[in-house]
Amino acid sequence: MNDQPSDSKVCGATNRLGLKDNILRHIVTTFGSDCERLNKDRLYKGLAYAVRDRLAENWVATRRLYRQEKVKRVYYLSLEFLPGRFLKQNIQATGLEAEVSDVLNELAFTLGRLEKQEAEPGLGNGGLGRLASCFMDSIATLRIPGHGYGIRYDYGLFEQGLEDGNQTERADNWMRFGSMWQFDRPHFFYLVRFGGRVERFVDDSGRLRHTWVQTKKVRAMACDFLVPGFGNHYTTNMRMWAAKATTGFNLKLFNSSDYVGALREKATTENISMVLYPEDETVEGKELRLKQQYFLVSATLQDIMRRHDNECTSLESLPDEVAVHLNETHPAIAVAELMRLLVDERLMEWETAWNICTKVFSYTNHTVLPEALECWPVDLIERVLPRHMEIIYEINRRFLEEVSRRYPGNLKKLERLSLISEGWNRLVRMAHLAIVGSHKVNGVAALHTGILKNHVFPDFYELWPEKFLNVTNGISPRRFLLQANPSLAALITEAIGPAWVRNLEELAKLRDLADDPAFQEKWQAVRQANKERLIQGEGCLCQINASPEALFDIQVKRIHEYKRHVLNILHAVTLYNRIKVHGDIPAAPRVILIGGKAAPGYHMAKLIIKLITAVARVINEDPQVRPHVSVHFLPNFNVAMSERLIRAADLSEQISTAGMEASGTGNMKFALNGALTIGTMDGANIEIREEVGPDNFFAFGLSAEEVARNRSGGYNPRLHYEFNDELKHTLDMIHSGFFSPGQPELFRPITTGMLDRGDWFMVLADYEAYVAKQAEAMALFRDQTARTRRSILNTAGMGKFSSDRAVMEYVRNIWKVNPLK
Ligand code: NBG
Repeated sequence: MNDQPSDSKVCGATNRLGLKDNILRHIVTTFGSDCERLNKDRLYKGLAYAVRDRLAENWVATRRLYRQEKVKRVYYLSLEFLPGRFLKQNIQATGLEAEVSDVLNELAFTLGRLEKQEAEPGLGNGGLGRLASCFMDSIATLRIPGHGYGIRYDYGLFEQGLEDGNQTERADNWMRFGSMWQFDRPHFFYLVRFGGRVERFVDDSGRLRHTWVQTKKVRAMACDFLVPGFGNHYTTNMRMWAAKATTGFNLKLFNSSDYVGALREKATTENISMVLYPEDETVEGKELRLKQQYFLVSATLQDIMRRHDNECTSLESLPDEVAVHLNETHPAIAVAELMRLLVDERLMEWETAWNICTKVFSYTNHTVLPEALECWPVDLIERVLPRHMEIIYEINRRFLEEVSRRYPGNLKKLERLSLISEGWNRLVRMAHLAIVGSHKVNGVAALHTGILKNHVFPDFYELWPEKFLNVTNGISPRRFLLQANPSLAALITEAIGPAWVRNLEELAKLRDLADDPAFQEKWQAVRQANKERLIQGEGCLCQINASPEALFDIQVKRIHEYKRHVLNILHAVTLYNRIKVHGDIPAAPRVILIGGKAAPGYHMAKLIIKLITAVARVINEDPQVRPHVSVHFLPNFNVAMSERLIRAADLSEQISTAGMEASGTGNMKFALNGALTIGTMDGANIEIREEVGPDNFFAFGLSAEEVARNRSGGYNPRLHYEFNDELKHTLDMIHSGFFSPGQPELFRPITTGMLDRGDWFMVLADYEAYVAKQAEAMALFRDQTARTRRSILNTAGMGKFSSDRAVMEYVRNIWKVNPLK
């Protein structure tokens, strides 16, 4: 076997055409533009296509390799992917940087300028989608035979704007100017069915058969986005399905002048892949959302079965050839769908089919928030997927029989484990379906997996302890250091060589340099330059009026109460009061940057954005305060913006209520780039602290256990308020309308939520410890040598948090696939 796919045989043509000619040819022949009148748009498109040509060759070669080797493959099913911009990543992976830079130089353009022409596909809400994309990068870099499957939404996560401090939402028409990286594959389409009813009959061999009839049909068309491995000629794909109507438009209605009616069918069916649901941790109980889930699952399983039928002889061998991973419960209906395919369509016995099913699937849980544990009304599933509901009942019947054999007479147990929650509104618990149907279930950080075992699914854990395991999340070192922070990456490579890009543990070698004054100086210079570039408004960020000498304190993530942006704001107001009331000037200026989107229907989250902007206005407009503290809300936070922020941060805010953030991955991105973390003992923060050393991490606040204990009784938030003057003052100002002149009641839902409605997120309980840690962070910041040393030690300690390590754990412990040689 060659070490590399034999790409010469695939399409030497493109490789033989020099990059420049290739670009210019695309500008003329693909886009019909004049290559003598170049502009950044034409050049971006020509360059993207020239790079894509090279990827396509590698992709074809990789597929040949799969067929030759007949390897087991893993399919990663996710309703969300957040790949970020492709251009730089694809250039880097294919090793074209130098060539691209020469060509662009010759044409008097820079990659930075062209890159901004690319709209990023916001096909995910946050961490879960970005994790899926980091995993795709690792799958390709580690040469794992695997593919991503998702939905090619026409509109991604909304574009966030601000109007008078209120979040505004605009449809994200990301494909407006085309989608350069996408291969439409109209010949790979499948029919996906909905609705209808189930017919039963006994066939000639005496077998009871079920057919699903009178259904509505939608076509799923494959759109492939290629994912190159880093420097290895290996290229895999994310296959994203787009909904297409089975009938174009109704000519009869059109001819009778009913132009809207003529298109109705097309509009309603294509709706399925129209928009990403802008919910992060809550579920919109919408029929369309269930349809999206089934749409992904049905098209994907048909594609998998087609490939299996082409390449393998027996259905029974499916678990040896195929692993299907469920990213959250969003694609969990796959368990019922595979059973339907095997039992109804392939006429397999139930037991045999079930045995296959439970060997094929595995499931990752990403959240413990009760509102995010998906439950679908039984009557909704009955209406949209009638046969699946019957199958779920049958899975449940057999499962509960097994449970009663194990726990005779224990009705409570049955009730707790059942796939259906009984009551006036009967619901299917999708997490239970995913657990019962999978051979492995994992959480995404050690603490989170412990909470799953002991608090969220304790009955399942007792039943099948061997099913549960932890795989702590990771991030792509290519995307979030090499690409996001080129100057730091270059410095690291100069110091320890380039191996860290593929083996992040190599970063540990930086420990020896942490005390080296010359290295510290270079490290510091790179960080300072990154801050300067951020202030200059690079990357279309808003202009931040601040000095690069300031401490850059950054919190960027979706806005959710448990992430506690409010705690950050209480701290900002405290600093403001210290200056205004006591003339207490901080040792160095501090710039507080906050960014993130609130789900459009999540009023409290939107009010939090309003509060941040209101506090920012007062602080930033006060000439006495502004030189020392400023607060900025950065609208429309996305992957591209995260790349610019993580390299400029001194302090990373990871301050969720302990026990509520499953893992966090932003925490990893910042620490990898040398920011110090101020964080609670939550999610992966705990493991980051272990790895970088407790001295290099500002930990504070209640532990998950303490939070749970407080919640079960005895927590009185008012005590914190009464006994802490600064806190009292701060809350009183917000409560009385100091930050909302003319609308004194505006922020009361926030303050009374803490003072009078139990402070579910324990903001007040953690305030004092947080403010004290912030002071420690500031004191350290003043000492440049000490802070640079700790910054280096943070980066040095982050080897564990590579998505390569995480993916290898999935490969070994869950998917059981072999990397290609
Ligand atoms: C999110 C968690 C994060 C975690 C990511 C990736 C969901 C449902 N969960 O803590 O909130 O880092 O998943 O695992 O989006």
